[in-house]
Amino acid sequence: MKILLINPKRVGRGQSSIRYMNSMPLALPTLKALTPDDVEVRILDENVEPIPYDEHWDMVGITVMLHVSPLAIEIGKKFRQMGVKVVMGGFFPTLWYDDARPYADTIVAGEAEYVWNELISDLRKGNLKPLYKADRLIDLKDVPFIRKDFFSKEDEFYHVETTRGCPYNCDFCSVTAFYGAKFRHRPIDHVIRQLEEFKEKMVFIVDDNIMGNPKYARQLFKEMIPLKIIWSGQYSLNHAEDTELMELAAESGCQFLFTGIESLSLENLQAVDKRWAKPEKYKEWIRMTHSANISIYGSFMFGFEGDDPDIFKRTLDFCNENEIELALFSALFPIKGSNFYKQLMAENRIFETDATRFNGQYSTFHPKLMTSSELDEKLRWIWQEFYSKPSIKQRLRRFKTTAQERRNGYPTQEELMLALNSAFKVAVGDF
Ligand code: B12
Ligand code: SF4
Repeated sequence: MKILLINPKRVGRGQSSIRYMNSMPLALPTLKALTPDDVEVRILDENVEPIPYDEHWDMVGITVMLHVSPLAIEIGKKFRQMGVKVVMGGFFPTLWYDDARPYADTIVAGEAEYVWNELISDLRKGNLKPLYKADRLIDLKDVPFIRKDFFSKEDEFYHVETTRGCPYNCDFCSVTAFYGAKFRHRPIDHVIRQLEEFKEKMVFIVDDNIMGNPKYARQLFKEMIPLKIIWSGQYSLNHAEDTELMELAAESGCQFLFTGIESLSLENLQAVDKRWAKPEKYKEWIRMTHSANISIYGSFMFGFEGDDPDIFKRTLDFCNENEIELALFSALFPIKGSNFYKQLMAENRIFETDATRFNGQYSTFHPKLMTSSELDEKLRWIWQEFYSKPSIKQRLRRFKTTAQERRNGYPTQEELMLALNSAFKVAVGDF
């Protein structure tokens, strides 16, 4: 039996040329690792190679985020016309089930670990059910081990997960709805075994907040130190106050942390339920992260109810002054079912219907204090200004005063930050 697992290509403005931003999603290697050995599985990333429609496949599986859903639907239609069974999984078919259902033979809603083998066995019998949904969230000891050759050669980072779930349920984010509000942890010895396999490249820990449970993170980092790898991950900025934890992260090889700063305004953050964030502390938390010799990859969103056109300049100045090494800028977009979505619908303010534009790079609704085209233009402006030569020079200047050592043959943090800034600089040209 032959199965093809597809990551649909990301289209539209920005970042398409940055492999790091379009890397192989961990879902596909995970599915391959769960599949019985007698089934042939090919993983295909459409960002890297075309889809082989002319080969024989017994089933095609597609991983679908909202913004790739129109492309996933087209891929599904083509295969189904040829009589190939199509299964969709991931955030879109789970949270927008009714929109996805007509375009797949079957859908895996939520986590796949406890239902994938049943699905394969039903496929063998020619008896696929329309929906597979586990009756409980998985115990992370059941996350399978992944061989490094399951990733594509083009990938600069191997992906690993150590926790799932998030208690915060911010209004613009799908994570709590999908993974639940409780942090679940993978046994540390499993994570270490997985990292041993991935040693030769950099590792990206995909957890939404690697420090969400400081006790677990502390132990994990201690056990990672002997591996001498380098890694990056995601954290919430307030953990910077835990200096011991930050130092352990750095000692275990952490080079940079992605963090949702989102907005410099407390009112904006409270309005989308990001209640724990404290903008008045941002500068101090950034400084403390840098003191541990960890770089910051900040994520900022625009189009909040309190955002006027000046917010872009204020945010750029903030990034330059605080030497934020990397940033992701997005237009806020409403998530179906969220309070913000309900409010915008009631006020008739959502104008975009093309789902590919719900990826943070386009305005999709009429903001309160600027026009939607102003939001689009200023978003492009901040990307280009942030990744301009003078800004890069200013933001990376701390490396001129901190000695950087090569760890185990990996690039230094300065080299890594320069390389990623250069890749973004090229990419923002096509905004
Ligand atoms: C790591 C990550 C990234 C990384 C790597 C992306 C990549 N290609 O892997 C980076 C930083 C590059 C990134 C970028 C973006 N991301 Co992102 N990312 C994540 C994150 C934190 C983890 C994903 C992950 O690896 N999880 C672990 C794997 C194992 O879990 P999984 O994918 O859910 O898969 C399981 C199930 O869903 C299911 N499953 C999934 N697919 C399939 C397919 C089949 C056939 C089956 C049977 C089952 C199945 O089985 C798996 C095992 O249980 C998630 C949040 C989260 N916690 O999931 C956001 C998330 C997926 N990202 C999101 C977004 C919006 C983006 C960006 C658009 C951000 C931006 N503004 O540019 C870009 C788009 C990138 C792209 N290529 O299109 C949103 C998607 C929202 C939505 N409703 O669709 C999420 C959910 C975060 C959020 N804030 O809501 N992202
Ligand atoms: S934005 Fe971050 S803190 Fe908020 S729900 Fe999503 S993962 Fe949790």
